[in-house]
Amino acid sequence: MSFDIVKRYEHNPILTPDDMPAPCCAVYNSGVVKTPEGEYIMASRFEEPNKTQCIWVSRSKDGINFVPDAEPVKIVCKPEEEEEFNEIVYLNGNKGSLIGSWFDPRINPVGDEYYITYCVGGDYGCRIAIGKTKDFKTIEHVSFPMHVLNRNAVLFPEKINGEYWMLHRPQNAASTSGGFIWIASTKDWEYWGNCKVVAKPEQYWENTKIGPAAPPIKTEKGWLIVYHGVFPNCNGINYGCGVMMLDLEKPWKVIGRCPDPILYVKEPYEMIGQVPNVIFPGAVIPEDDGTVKIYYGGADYVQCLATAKLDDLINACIPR
Ligand code: BMA
Repeated sequence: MSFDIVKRYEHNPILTPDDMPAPCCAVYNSGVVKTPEGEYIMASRFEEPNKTQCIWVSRSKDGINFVPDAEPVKIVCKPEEEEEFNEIVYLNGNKGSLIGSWFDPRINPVGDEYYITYCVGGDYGCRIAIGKTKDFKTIEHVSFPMHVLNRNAVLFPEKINGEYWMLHRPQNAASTSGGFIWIASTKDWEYWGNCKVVAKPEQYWENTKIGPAAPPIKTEKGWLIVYHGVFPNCNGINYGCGVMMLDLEKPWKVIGRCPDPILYVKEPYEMIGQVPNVIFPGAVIPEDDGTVKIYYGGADYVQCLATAKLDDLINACIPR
């Protein structure tokens, strides 16, 4: 059943390197938000031909046709934070030369603010960064919430039990099979704790690792989350997209889960790109008509779109 509840947009991909106003070899793995005014804002992982990466925003009225901004997002921090920031995001020897990497941005509406979670990859390895934005032109650095070797952070849209919560994926879990979904909380955006394992791979298709994909959606049944799962191929990896339900009050508790992937590699734009066989979801946007738009990166190369009925995703999560 779960195999046909998601429909790909027939004119995928919706954003490609050719659409960008600057030399680009890949634009993908985007986070998306729909503002109260009805504008869709997409923050994408943008790669220059020389492999420098940045976050590039595009905007749309219909969630399908996106127009990129003229330039990438600027990430700024307070003068007293600059040394730490540069140390973490730039590669040694290239400090100040802008050869840093920031990638896989997620747009998280929390209360009436927009938080951007993304990965940075400097000398010490991959680390989560949190920033805040009002205009999606500038991101103000907030913090590096977790230790290194951590990625895929998404934030819950409201406080639960008086705290803010984040799903994330430590890179080296205590298992040869890699990554699990974890949760952490904070009272002040500065100090994070309460780290707990939320979910581990259970099925063959997600055997290598699983990681959070889009910020959780609040439903009557619980927090709906989509996640990516990875299967080891003999020539590499094969990504799929899964769905599970977390308890509204205890968001570290899985109360339902779909055993099958709701989206798995099928189309050429998911098989052929910089990294073949990758579906990397980054946003689920609920619409007034009961459908959701699911945004995902295809083959680490282009940006794609699919749709589903919210109820079908909810019902796909078999209660436990
Ligand atoms: C992950 C991240 C993603 C990427 C995926 C497949 O580790 O780097 O950005 O889409 O690998 O290459």
